[in-house]
Amino acid sequence: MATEIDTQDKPGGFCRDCLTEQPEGRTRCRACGSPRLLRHKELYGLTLAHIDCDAFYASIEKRDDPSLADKPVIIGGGKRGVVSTACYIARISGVRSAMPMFKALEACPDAVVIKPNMEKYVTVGRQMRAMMQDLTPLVQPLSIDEAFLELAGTERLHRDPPARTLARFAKRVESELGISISVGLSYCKFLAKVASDLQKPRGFSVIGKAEALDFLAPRPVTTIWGVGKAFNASLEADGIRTIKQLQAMAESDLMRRYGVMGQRLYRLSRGIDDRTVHLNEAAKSVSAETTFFDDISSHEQLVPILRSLSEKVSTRLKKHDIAGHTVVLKMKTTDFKSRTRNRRLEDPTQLADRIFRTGLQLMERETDGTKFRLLGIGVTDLEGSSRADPPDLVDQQATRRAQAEAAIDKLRDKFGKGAVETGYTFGGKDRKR
Ligand code: TTP
Ligand code: MG
Ligand code: MG
Repeated sequence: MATEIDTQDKPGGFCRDCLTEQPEGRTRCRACGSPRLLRHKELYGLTLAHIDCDAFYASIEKRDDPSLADKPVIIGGGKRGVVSTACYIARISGVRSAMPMFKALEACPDAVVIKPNMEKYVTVGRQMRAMMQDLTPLVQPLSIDEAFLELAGTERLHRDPPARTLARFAKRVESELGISISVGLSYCKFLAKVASDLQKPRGFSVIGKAEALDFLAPRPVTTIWGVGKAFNASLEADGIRTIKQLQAMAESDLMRRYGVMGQRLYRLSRGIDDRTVHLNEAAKSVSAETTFFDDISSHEQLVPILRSLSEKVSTRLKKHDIAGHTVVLKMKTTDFKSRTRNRRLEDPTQLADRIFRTGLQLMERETDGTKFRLLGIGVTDLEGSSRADPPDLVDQQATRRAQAEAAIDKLRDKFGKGAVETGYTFGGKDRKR
């Protein structure tokens, strides 16, 4: 209670470079002169953080080759010919993730282009995660370079409130890993994530409870988690552009118009988000499997089953806004031997079509006359859906199929699951239990 009143009355503040506490009114640190002061009324009461590395792949390459320090660097040019990321110097010229490489080089002709070295980035991601776990056991990774952390209850361990612990962490990552991070600190996941993006690179932003409504009001609806291009377009068609407009609408109205998403719009637009930070351990993979009445050895009979299982997996991924990087096929023979086959994809996916086609390739090698009693398909290496299924510049067919799938999803949302059967599943249902 006492601390609450304290934090309301006296804004907490310290220097992010040397961590010295700062009296009000100063613009530079009284100890080291740094202008990087952090001050906020709720600074010492907030415990939920989102941490995201700055220009992650590019920062690692710059770390490993100091001659790149002042040059525009683009990581990309893999198979699909798009930018994975660009350093902040290249971003000044307009280079962005997912941009076709040729466009990026038009915008920034003197950029140094480096092919991604995933193994290296995964290693750094793991090192950072281990360091996060020194702060709190409650670390929930969202992707290779970011995670949510719940720091409530860690003050005794660190002898400091979460804000200071996080600032110390940012310094530690810089000195030990040689890359920089941005921190968002708030009372809920949604705003912590928004905050970490506000001041990149080397940012540290705080969004408190008291300011949440005003902070959100002028922002576009796309700020809200789950409002992607398609949904934004339908909101725009209804004349809704800013969160302020959502704040003025009744929950019942939003739900009537947009279903479950309407409820999310209602809550998040008001800064209401009760999702807690949890360990991802429980959901390491998403899969679906089926045991047959009669053993099956024919590839043709297995295909429609694989398709409908892939659709199940995809539906669950889409529902939870997650995607998997590796497809796993599981088959059990009649003598109860298990066969599992994996393939890591270039990008995480949540599409039934990609899961199915990858599973199909894996399955082809197994259907050699062996009789099977079980078939399963799933994905692992889960992450948030933000990077899933980028348009494929080489395989235009795949992009078209992805668009078709989005259209089918829409129809199913509207008319129910059975409304659309794909050519693969049609007529394949009665073979399964
Ligand atoms: P992000 O955190 O989205 O981007 P970033 O770390 O490069 O830059 P920022 O400072 O804005 O956070 O993604 C982390 C890494 O994931 C990024 O370095 C490269 C990879 N990535 C892709 O390969 N393709 C993509 O489209 C995106 C967005 C990221
Ligand atoms: Mg990042
Ligand atoms: Mg990220």
